[in-house]
Amino acid sequence: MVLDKLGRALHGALQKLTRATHVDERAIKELVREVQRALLQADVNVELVLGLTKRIEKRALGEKLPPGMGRKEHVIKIVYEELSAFLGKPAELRLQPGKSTVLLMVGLQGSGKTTSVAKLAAHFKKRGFKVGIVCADTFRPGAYEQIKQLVEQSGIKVFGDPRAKDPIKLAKEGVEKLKRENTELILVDSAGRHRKEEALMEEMRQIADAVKPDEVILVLDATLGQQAREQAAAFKKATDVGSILVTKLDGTAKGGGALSAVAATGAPIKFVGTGEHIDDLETFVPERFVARLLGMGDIETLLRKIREATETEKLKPTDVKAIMAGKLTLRDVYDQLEAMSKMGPLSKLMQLIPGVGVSVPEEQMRVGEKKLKRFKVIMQSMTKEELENPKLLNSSRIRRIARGSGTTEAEVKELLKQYEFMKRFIKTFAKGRTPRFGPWGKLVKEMSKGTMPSPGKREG
Ligand SMILES: Nc1nc2c(ncn2[C@@H]2O[C@H](COP(=O)(O)OP(=O)(O)OP(=O)(O)O)[C@@H](O)[C@H]2O)c(=O)[nH]1
Ligand SMILES: [Mg+2]
Repeated sequence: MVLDKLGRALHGALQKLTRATHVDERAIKELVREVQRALLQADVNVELVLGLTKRIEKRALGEKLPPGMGRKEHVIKIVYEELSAFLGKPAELRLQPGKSTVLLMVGLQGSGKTTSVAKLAAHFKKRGFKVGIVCADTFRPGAYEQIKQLVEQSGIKVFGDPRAKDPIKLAKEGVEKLKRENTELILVDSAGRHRKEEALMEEMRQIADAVKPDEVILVLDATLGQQAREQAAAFKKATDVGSILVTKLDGTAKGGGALSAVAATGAPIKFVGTGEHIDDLETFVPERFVARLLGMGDIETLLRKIREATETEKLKPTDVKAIMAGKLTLRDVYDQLEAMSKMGPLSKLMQLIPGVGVSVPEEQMRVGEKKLKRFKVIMQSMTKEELENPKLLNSSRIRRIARGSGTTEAEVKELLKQYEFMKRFIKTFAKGRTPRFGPWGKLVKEMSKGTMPSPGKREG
């Protein structure tokens, strides 16, 4: 995860709020102060920080609670929404299949243009587009060789001429040629080094004039921190910058400063670079980015998915009542697992639950999904009566079920243990002791490892 330090600090601030007994004005002001401290340490501009935290405070103190939402959740939601808005509106780069889209990459020396051209080319090639590159950097020695080498493995065509002196002519020829070959995405890499910045800006303008790009993408280095704003403004003045790609987010604690400064200029950030490797490119969606940064997932999506899944679920209201009274059958467990698989891979779902996503490693989640599938197979080998009343399962039946489902006795027993555990868990629920995220997180972890605690050890 990029911006680890900032993410941890923000997450810590929210966790403190979650643990507080009362969410009063003092707790909110304390949260606001901690958010401020975290952002300032990530080199976010002071004025921007103050503006943002003022909005958070005002909303948290002044807004009415939406129905069905607790105060803590409400405050967390506000922080999440304001931070997302702080990083700009989502703006995706859309290509039209069968048509040529020309992107001109500009930026100062060493900002990461050439690397990003290679990353974008690979990104869109993987998505099935015909991609080509024009190397219009006649200034940097070996520029053509560099880009050729970067995309060699991906089999992407590079147009260029190491001996050419006129980048404008070269760019024009290259784009025209690739267009004739029906290339759907044409990426033009330009020079970043020049003796004078003036000359660089002039060259950029002339290339843009010659190739008429659909979009000019400015490449900015995140290690600039909040100074990225000046650079973005200078480029915007010189050319028609359509979007921004921020590189090297992996290698700096100042990334928050760079992202927020760029967003403040109004140009959308569409991609971020998160490493030197060709795959280290991410589409930038503010909400998603902030959700991951906070380690809390996207609440709205989670709620919607759960709602959708329960709508198609077979459980009738009477069944729910019976379950809450502690009459959970194995069939109910089966139905629950079915409903869960409809919500998509468990690993994806878990990332959406606040506080869980960060604590369950991907590797364990995969084991969890596999296990769920095995459980389903086991249940399919059981009789209707056994599903209704698991007490009927004696050791000889367990052996037969294991053989019949191609699993082991240990796995069948594990399922029964899980059934007992769920039963107890739900009883606790029914008694009005709402399980918090903590126990949920633990439950999920245990499920995924397949080491359910024996129900006897838990207080029910
Ligand atoms: N860690 C990290 N390094 C990056 C990233 N993007 C680019 N780099 C590195 O930054 C250095 C400069 O990258 P280039 O792509 O050559 O930069 P450029 O803008 O084309 O440079 P000029 O052509 O000289 O103007 C290289 O060492 C890259 O590997 C990134 O997202 N993360
Ligand atoms: Mg370059």
